[in-house]
Amino acid sequence: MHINISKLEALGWDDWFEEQARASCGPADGVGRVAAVDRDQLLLLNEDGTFRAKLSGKYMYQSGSSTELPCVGDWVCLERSPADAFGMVHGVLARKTSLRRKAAGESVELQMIAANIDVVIVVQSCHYDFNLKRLERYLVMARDGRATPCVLLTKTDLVEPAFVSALVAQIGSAGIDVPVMTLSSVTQDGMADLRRALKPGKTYCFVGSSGVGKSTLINGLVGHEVLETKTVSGTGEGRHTTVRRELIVLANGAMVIDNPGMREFGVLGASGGIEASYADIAARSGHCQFRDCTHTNEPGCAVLHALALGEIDAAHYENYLKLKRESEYHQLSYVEKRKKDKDFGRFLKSAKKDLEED
Ligand SMILES: Nc1nc2c(ncn2[C@@H]2O[C@H](COP(=O)(O)OP(=O)(O)OP(=O)(O)O)[C@@H](O)[C@H]2O)c(=O)[nH]1
Ligand SMILES: [Mg+2]
Ligand SMILES: [Zn+2]
Repeated sequence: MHINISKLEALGWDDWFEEQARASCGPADGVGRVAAVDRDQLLLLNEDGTFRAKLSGKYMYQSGSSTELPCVGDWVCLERSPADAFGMVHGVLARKTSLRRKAAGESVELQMIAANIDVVIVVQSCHYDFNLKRLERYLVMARDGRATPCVLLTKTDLVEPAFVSALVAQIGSAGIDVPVMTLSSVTQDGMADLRRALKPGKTYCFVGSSGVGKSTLINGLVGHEVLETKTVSGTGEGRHTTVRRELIVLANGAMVIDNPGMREFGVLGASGGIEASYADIAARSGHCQFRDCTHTNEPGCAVLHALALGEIDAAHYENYLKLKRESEYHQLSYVEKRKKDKDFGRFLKSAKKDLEED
């Protein structure tokens, strides 16, 4: 399949990026959008089609942290003559939106999932995967990165229709204010609605646990197998089938990003995302007696008052406190670590200078 992209606009390019390019690209540089990252090699898309590129050594050397390196969805400045098979990437343009998480495991680092996405589609399966608390984590980070979140419940063929409706109702009554779609890749129920929701020139990032059917549904959107999915007879239970992030342009011009399943989705420094995700709580907090109210035990707390009246869902409130604590806790060690890294960098520089001066 070859999709003819005559203009960069079809890939999401606009005046805002044009301005970023003027500020950070060389006069002779072209631009491209990152479709995939394989170690130090990038797969790029632009009006010339698909091609490979490498990061210039200078750029790699200058990057302070891994979040500054190109990720799927990024726009990059590049140099490429018609004779070159490879492009050379000099820099990454500022990101309009992004999806990040706290890197899995002990380390307190941010990990880029994707950049310049319009909508984050959080995928959960109706069959043993549905979890409101996990859902809220994704929504917080999506909003923190200024992307619009929505929810997609998959594998509806494996449960009763009434069960699906109950899950959708549960999301609504938990105070989660996002659109919810449902889908079965087996019966194709909901496929037309999903297709309609994906607009040309916009980018959609599918995230969720392993095995919920992300790659299967993207294959369904494309119309044939472009992504590997878990085979029914496979013995690799719990194994992650998708191992890399990949941006795919659909025939209608919408762009979709497939992701490997994620076991953990930690929040870090996401106060903006938390405020946006818990709008019902944020709206009340303006009426608390104390400006720095933590909504836990203060007198005159409007949030606790609404909670007592049952106007705010109790589980929603508990998760709000939990995510806020987690985000602030991680933020503290993150700032601490960045400062240490910086101090160490300064130390190295001064040590080097001492040597040079000797
Ligand atoms: N019954 C049913 N099975 C489905 C549906 N969608 C996907 N599956 C099956 O679920 C399994 C996992 O699907 P994948 O598409 O590989 O899941 P994934 O979310 O991409 O998983 P990772 O790549 O590991 O993150 C496969 O065996 C699919 O055939 C569905 O709507 N109904
Ligand atoms: Mg997959
Ligand atoms: Zn309060």
